[in-house]
Amino acid sequence: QPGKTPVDLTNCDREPIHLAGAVQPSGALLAFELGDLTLQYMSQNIDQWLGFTPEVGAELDALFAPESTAALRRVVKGIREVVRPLKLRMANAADESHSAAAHLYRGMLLVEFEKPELDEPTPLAEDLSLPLQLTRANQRLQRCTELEQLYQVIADEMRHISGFDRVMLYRFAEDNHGEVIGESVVEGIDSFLGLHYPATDIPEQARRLYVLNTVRSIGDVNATPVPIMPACHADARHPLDLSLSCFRAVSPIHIEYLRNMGVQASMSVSIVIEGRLWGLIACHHYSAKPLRLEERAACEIMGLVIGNYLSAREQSEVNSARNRRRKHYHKILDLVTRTPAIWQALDMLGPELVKIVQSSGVAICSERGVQTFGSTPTPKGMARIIETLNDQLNSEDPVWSTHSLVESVPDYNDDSSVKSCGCLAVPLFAPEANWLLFFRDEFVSEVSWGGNPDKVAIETSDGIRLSPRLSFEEWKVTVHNQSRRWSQIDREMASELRSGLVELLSLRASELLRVND
Ligand code: BLA
Repeated sequence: QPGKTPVDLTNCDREPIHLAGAVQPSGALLAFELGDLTLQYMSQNIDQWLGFTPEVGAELDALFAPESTAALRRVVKGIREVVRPLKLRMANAADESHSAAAHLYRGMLLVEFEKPELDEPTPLAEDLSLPLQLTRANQRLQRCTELEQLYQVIADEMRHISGFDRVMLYRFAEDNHGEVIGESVVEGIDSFLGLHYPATDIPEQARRLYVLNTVRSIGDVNATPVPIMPACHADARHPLDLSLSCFRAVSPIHIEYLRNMGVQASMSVSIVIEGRLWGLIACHHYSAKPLRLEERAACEIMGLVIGNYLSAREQSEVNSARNRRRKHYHKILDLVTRTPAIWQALDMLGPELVKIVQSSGVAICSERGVQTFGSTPTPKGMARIIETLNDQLNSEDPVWSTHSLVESVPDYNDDSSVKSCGCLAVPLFAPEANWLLFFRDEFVSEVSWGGNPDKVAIETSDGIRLSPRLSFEEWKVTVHNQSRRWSQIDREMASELRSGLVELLSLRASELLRVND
C-alpha cells in the first residue's frame, strides 16, 4: 500500500497498547467523567453484570446503591491514582454485590467488575487464607541468605500463591534483553531456567507501562476481547487511556506470541527497583486462568515485597564488593606516594590495579610512551584505542568502557593469541600520565536463547505484517570477541581512583615546582 509505513521491529514499540479500546471478557468496565460523574464509556458486555445497558450520560448516583456511590465518591476525592478493590451494589439490585476495582486516571473514574463466578474463591493450597499465605511467603523470603536461593524461593512462593503451571523470575539486562534466573514448574514440563530472550519480545512501551501498572493478567488467549462503546481505541476521536485497567485487552501480537509458545493464560508482575523495571515474575498456565481481583491484589503486594528483598540483597553484595576493593585503592595511592613517578612503579602497582577493577592487564599512557602490566593489546591495537579515546572524550562521564573493542574501536584488530576484548579507560591528563587503561581478555561464552534471536519475528502472508517467531526451542550461540562486562562497581572504583590519582599527581607536581623555585 502506498504511503503506509512498513512494519518492522522498531515500530512494534509504537503500538499504543494502553489504548486497546476493549477489555478481556472476564471483566467489564464503566468510565465516568470526573467533572460531573456521568457515564462516558462502557464495555459491551456490561449488561451481564447490570442486567441492562445504561445510557451514555447516566449519573453515577443513579446507577449505584447509595453506599456504593459513597465509596466511589471517596475514590474520586483520593489524590493518589491507585486501583482500589471494592464490593459494589447497583441501585436496581440492592441484594447482589459485585467484586470490583476503581481508579482515577487522566480525568476519568474507571470502575471494573469481575465475573461473579470468579468471585467464588478457588480452594487455596493447604487451605491457608490469602493473608496467611502472604505471611508464610514472607517468612521464607526473609530466611534466604544467598541471592541464588532467593531467586528460587521467589519462584516457588509465587507459584504457591498464584497456582500457575510455570512461574519464572525474569531479569532485564542493560540492553533490555532478559534471562530466566529462577523458575518453579509443575512436574513434567520443560524448564526455561537459564534461557535468554531478546529485548524486542517485550517492547519499550510495554516495559514503560509495566512500571505504572504492575500486574497483567491474560485469562485466556482464545477469548474474544469485548469492545468498549462508544469506540475509544487509538484511532477513535477520543481514545480512553486504559493504562491502569485490570482487564485491558491484550496486544494481538502478544496473544500470538503466547499461542506460539503453547500457553493459554499468563500473568506478569513487575519488579520495580528505584523506578526502573528490574524484571518480571512471568507466569504461564496451560489452560484458561483468569485472575480474581483479590489474587491480583496479593500478587501486587508480592511484587513490591520481592522488589525490596532483591534490592536489599543486591545492595549488600555491592557494599561488600566495594569494601573489598577499597583496600586496593588505599594501597595504590600509598604506593604512588612512595615512588618518584607513576610509570616507574607499574611493576608494584600492577598487581593492585588489576584487582581494583578486576582486569587481566593495565597500561599507563604518558608523553613518554606506554607502560604495560599483565595481558594487554598489541602496540598497534593500543594506538587505535588511544586515538578513539581522544576523539570520544566526554567530560560528563569521563570513564569509558567497552566489552567489545572490535565493535567500539574502528579498525581495531588484535591478532595476539590471548585477545584483549574489553577496555575500561580512565582519563587522568595529570602531570605524569594521560590515560590509565584496564583490559580484559576474551571470554568465550555460550548463550542459550529461547528461540533464534535473529528471528524474533517473521513476516506473514498478508505481506508486511510481523508475527512473533514460531519456535522457542533452545538456540545456542557461542559469543566470541567479547570480554566479561564491566559492572557498575568496576566503573565506580575506576572513577574514585581517577579522582584520587589526579589529586595526588597534581599536588606532587606543584610541590616539585615549589622546591625548584
Ligand atoms: C508483552 N512479552 C510481553 C509480556 C511478556 C513478554 C512477559 C508481558 C505480558 C504477559 O504477562 O504475558 C515476553 N513472556 C515473555 C518472555 C517470556 C515470557 C520473553 O514468558 C520468556 C519465557 N512480542 C514479540 C514481538 C513483538 C511483541 C516480535 O515477540 C512486537 C512486534 C510484542 N509483547 C509484545 C507486546 C506486549 C508484549 C506489544 C504487550 C502486551 C500487552 O500488555 O498488551
